[in-house]
Amino acid sequence: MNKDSKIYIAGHRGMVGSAIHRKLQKEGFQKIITKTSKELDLRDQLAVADFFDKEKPEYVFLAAAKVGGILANNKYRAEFLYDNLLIQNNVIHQSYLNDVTKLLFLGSSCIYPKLAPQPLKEEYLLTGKLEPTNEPYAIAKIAGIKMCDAYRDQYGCNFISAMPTNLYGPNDNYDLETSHVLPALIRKFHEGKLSNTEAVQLWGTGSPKREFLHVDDLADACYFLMNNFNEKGFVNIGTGIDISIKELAELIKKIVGYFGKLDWDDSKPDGTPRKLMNVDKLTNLGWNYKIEVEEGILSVYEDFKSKVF
Ligand code: GFB
Repeated sequence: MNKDSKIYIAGHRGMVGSAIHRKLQKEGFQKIITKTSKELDLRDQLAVADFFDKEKPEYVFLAAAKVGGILANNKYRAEFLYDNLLIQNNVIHQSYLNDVTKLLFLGSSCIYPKLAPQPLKEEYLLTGKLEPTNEPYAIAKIAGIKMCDAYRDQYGCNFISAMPTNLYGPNDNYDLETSHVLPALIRKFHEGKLSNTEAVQLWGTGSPKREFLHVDDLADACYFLMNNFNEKGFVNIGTGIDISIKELAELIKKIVGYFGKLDWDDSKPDGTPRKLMNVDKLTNLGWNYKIEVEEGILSVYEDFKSKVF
């Protein structure tokens, strides 16, 4: 990419897309194209075709997706499959038709089988059954990887894929029904502190383990891969370190300064027991994360308080 390359960030208002936007602006890129979902509905084939025909982007970061935490994935199963397939099909196909030089497709660590060996190596894809709560989302993301590969095989397109671990950062979703665990816990402990409640209710048993990557690190890795990776398949993006949900809860409780109890609601699902990324492929390419989870949560909590709801 050159500083005057035309770059389209699909999903620039989301947590991931906005982080990629900040990174490209910081690097001095001048021709970044963005469209809100009101201006361009990426599920609309004709609208996407018209947009690509007019704008002719040279590079595409495909960060637009319907995303959510464990309950949202399970409740809106049809939307997670339908919306994500439409968005990625339209953007990838139009990128091919309009001679995009390179496209980066973003997925998620939930593409791996529920009981795959840990840490998760890229080669474990499609070696077992998926976690049921997020199967529709995972199927859509697997289709996206395979679509990039197929367009590379059949048409010679330089379309690559990256699979980030669980992410957090500015512009996250703090809606308690649809969010991921980290923003949900920040909000729950913050509100518990303000109203001096005796206990904060958390979901599941607290025993599952998760890996957390700050979205600014993810954006940095995406930029790195756009410049350095040109192969089939995909690359895991993570830290290679995980903690239990219980440990995460204790850490956020301490950062927020909440002194009450934790009340685990085990009628809510735990999801995958563990999904720790093997990040050897990425580190061998020359990239490493920078933001430690405690430091990241501290900065996110400051951001949350500055926007309080
Ligand atoms: O982050 P999360 O919603 O999604 O939940 P996944 C992670 C773990 O935290 C689960 C527990 O074991 C939850 O039961 N948890 C505890 C909570 N308290 C809460 C709470 O208040 N809110 C939430 N949301 N969780 C998603 C997938 O899985 O991860 C997506 O469904 C995607 O497809 C995403 O891959 C990255 O990590 O389980």
